[in-house]
Amino acid sequence: MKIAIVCYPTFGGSGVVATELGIALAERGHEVHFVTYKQPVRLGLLDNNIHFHEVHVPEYPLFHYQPYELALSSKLVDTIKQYDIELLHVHYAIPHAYAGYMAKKMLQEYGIFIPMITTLHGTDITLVGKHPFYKPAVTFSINKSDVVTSVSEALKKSTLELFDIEREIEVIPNFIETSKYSPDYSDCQRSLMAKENERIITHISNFRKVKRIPDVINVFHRIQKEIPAKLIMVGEGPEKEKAEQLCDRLGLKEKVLFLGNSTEIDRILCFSDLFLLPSETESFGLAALEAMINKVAVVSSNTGGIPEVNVDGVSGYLANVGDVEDMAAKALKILKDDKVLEQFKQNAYNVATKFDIVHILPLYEEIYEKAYKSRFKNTF
Ligand code: GMT
Repeated sequence: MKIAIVCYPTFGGSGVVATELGIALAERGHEVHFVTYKQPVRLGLLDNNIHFHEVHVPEYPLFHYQPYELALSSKLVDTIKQYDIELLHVHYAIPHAYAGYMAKKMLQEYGIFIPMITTLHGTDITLVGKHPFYKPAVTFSINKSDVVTSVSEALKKSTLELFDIEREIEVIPNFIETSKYSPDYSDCQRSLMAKENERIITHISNFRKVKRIPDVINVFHRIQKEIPAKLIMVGEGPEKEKAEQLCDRLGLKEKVLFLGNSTEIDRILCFSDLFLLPSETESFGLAALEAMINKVAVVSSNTGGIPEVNVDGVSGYLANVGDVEDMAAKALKILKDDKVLEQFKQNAYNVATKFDIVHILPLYEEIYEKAYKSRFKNTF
């Protein structure tokens, strides 16, 4: 099938999921066209089945805000016509579903009927989309999609609670390509990061407020009082500077490493023992899943879709949002004993394999087929 994928090309979870999905579809023989404003971060070399079309938004002084949606929908129309694309899959409702719908309507003028799949990722619903300024447009775009998918049961529930949704929402969880990870890989160069007796705790995110970065540091502060440990903070974002200041204030400077954005996430996770994800809300928690497949136990908040990924008492522990005492106590329960830690690490890996792409990709292919077959019916 010829598929156009629209996503954010950044380090964020939705961009990662869309890119990995596109790569996997291309490997299965589909022709995939990414349409976005920059080549997606995880998209390596383009090949015969993977194409990238850049959306340019010309700067024009008359516009206070440059109209990205307009440029995107025009680029979609051109690309879909030029490459005879059969299906459009947009990741993140704002503004992608909105622009996708406009493209769909414009294409109908040329007698082209293209089905649109919208995948909801979380912040497009729980944080940004529900804002009164966006809500009517988000509701409209979801209702006008041919198929709507959500990355967790929790996100589906929130979407139905927050919006007036007339369409069925199908849950297709995020995934991981298990075959890329060898459970026996041991050449992690752990010694570059910590001493033999130190546990390595990791956090990876875009350092937005919703990630509750101070909680990560406060949990670590409690852990390192009890056992030798290092904290590795990976990512960039608005809360990073304050986090560095908090570490200074707590006297943790020597024990916390801020690495910035990294394309070597797996190498970092490879030598990590525990992953901290204390988010305020999280529709899925892809970062936790990536940690788990690298045999890293997880201590997280029990919010949104996280409990669907991090199984309490098995792959790690859950705690209430903001309860840093409980998170630290649970982290120590895992970290204090070698045997317990080994068991949690193994369990984390086992749970993560349930999200193997081999189980998830056919679900997307199935809905693609269905949507394509009924493309003439849905001319709304
Ligand atoms: O977490 C972020 O800030 C990035 C955000 C995004 O939109 O890319 O991630 C969302 O989508 C990911 C992929 O489906 C999920 O794993 C994240 O849980 C979700 N983030 C939130 O719900 C806060």
